[in-house]
Formats: sequence, C-alpha cells, structure tokens
Amino acid sequence: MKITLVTAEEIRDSRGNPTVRATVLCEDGSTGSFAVPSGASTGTAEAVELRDSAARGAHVSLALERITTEINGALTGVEVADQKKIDALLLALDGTENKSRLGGNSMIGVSAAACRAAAASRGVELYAYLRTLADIAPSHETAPFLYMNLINGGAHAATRLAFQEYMIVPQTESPREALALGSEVLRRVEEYSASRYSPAARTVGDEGGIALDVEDTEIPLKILSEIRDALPKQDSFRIALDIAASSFFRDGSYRIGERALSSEELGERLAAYAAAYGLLSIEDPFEETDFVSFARLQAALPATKIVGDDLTTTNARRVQKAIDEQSIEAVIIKPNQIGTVSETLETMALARKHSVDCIVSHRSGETMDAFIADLAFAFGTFGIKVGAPRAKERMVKIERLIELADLCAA
Ligand code: 2PG
Ligand code: MG
Repeated sequence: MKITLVTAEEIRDSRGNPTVRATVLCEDGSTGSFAVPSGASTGTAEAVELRDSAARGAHVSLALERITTEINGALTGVEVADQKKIDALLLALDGTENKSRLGGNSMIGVSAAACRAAAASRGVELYAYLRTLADIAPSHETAPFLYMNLINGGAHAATRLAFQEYMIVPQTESPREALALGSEVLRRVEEYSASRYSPAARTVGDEGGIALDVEDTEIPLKILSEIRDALPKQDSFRIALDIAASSFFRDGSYRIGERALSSEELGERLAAYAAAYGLLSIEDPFEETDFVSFARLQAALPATKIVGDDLTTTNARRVQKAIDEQSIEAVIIKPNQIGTVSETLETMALARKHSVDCIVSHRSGETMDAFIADLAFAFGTFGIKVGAPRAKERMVKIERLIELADLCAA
C-alpha cells in the first residue's frame, strides 16, 4: 500500500513543551501517527531535536516544515510496509551524522507513524507488525518487567538530590499486578514523605514520582526498602537506579552537594548500595564517555546489571563498543534517541545477539503515545521504563501492556 501524504502538527508534551505529532496516510485510507517524546537528561550522541531556537520550550515549526515539504515529497508513493526503505530515504535526505538537518524528532515521528500506518493497513496489532520487521529472540517470555520511577531527582526535579531515578521493579510478569503494587508503593512513599518533610521538600518530579529535597543519595533507598519490608509479601519488588551521572559531572568529578567525587569514589558508593539494597540494575553510573568505569563496576557487581543509556544512545556503534569493553549487561532502548524504527530494531537485535538485555524506555517529557509498550512486548524485552503510575502519559503505556498481556493470554 503506497503512502499518499505525510503531515504533522505541533502538540504539547507532559512538561508543556511543544513537540511533533507526525501522521502518514496511505492510498487505502489507513493512517498512523506518532507523538514524539523529549528528554531532559539527553546524551550528547543522541539524534538532535530540531527546534526553532535553543530556548527551553521552543516551538517545532521548523520540524513540521521539514515533514510537510521535504519528507512528504520523498515518501509519497513509497510502499508503507517497506520500513527499511522509508528509513533509508529519511537517512539519505537528512545526510548528517546526528540527524540535525531534518531533526531526530521529525524523523522518528514519520518513521514510527509509517510503522503504525502499515500495521493498520494490514489490519494487525502494532506489536505483531513489529515482529515482522525484525527477528529478535525474546529475553522474557511474557510481558516485560515494569520499571517505575517513584522518587525523582537530577535533571527531573528542582531539588538537591543528584541521582535521577529511584525505581521499583515489581517481581511479577503480570503488568496488572505490577501496576497495583506500583500504585501501593507510590502511596506509601507519599505518606512517608508527608510525615517527615514539609510540602516544599516533597514536590512532584517530571516523571510523576516524589521529588524529595534531600542531598543524601541513600535516603530514597532507605525509604523504598523500609516500605518493601513492611509489605505483606516479602521481596515483592527490587530496586533499580538511574544515576544519569553526566548531569552532575563537572571538571572531572561528580558533584554531589559540596563534595566532588572521583569515579572510584562514586563506584564505591554504588557498590555499597548494590550490596545493601540488592539493586537489580544501575543505569549510567558514570558519565557518558567512560566505558572503562562502567566495565569496572560491572565486573565488581555480577548480581547487578549495569545499564547503558546516555552511554549508548540506542546507537548500534556505541552499543557494540559497550559490548566489546564489557561495560554493560543491559541497554536502554529509546526510539527517539536514534531517530528511526529500523535503527532501533537493529540496535535491539545486536544487544540480543550478545545477551545484553533491552529495557525499552519512555522520556521524561512524554506524550500520550504507547508505541514503546508494543515495542517492548513484541520482542519480550527484559524491562520497560514507564515513570510513576499516575500521570496519564505514563499510564497509557502500562495500560497498553495490560491490554497486550490480556490479548495474548486469551
Ligand atoms: C533517562 C530518561 C527517562 P530523559 O535518563 O533514562 O527516564 O530521562 O528522557 O530526561 O533522558
Ligand atoms: Mg537514563
């Protein structure tokens, strides 16, 4: 089925910032859209977002124009089910290393919209269509583990807490049970915070978790583990961290409050936390170019997965380097970090080939789009990061996973 029109509009993300929604129409009347998310703690190797200026919250009319003129011109008449060709055309049209000319936001918007339109045209669910595009062996037989970010710091909160995400990972393969537990633990975190901190010291972060104004990076771990111990079922969840260490790395050291930590000191702190709290995974424990320190920590912590995000940026070349240097056991997959569906799938296939677990992830600035739920479900990824279970932009991903799990169980 051929593409007849590619169009786009500006919508707002969960932070209230402008973002792109692209739509692809086919000759049989099928359509598909994708609403593009946006990161705050972005890796420098990510596909560049095209905005009208460098100002925070700038409009995306330049990106819309690229879509409705150049991209529409190049893709009109192209077979919508030929995802590889669509993405190759986008890459050729852009012609840059970092996708700065068309914009990674324009490109992923159209690439994912085409994927949806192709699924619609065939009358199949998106996850099922995605499976036809790549042969990626699942690491997980059923739904992925939900990573829910309940205590927010770093670039996602205006507080002193340097580490970005304190997540719980319910130890169930049922997304419905995971959601119920996540909501219960979030409620308990709120109660605990309300009993000890003033309202100004317990606001809400970008991903819907509590933004505690504390400097001590261990306090959120103590809170979560105390809550875990008080639950009727033992060990119902594990704890995972996203340090997003690039965001507090300045002049060669890691700035936490008044202290400037070396990578060895930060590594020792993280290793102590991993042992004390049985951490499932630690994402971006060091700044985004330090593959060696990642590898050292992974070797020291065989029971904890070290995860690449800013380190790897869903980029096959960077993931290959992380594999070669034994820096990681898991990798974050964010389609908008790389800019096309084909490249996203290529990176996932590479990771699987080397037994590196994939954790598909939302962005801190999210939309109502649930594409990533289908992506994670399609390939049985180890996990999916969805933020805290309350803002609707986060909930739609969880709800879609529940729907898919039910659909496949029926
Ligand atoms: C991360 C993400 C999502 P951002 O660092 O993993 O949680 O944050 O979208 O701001 O890059
Ligand atoms: Mg991250």
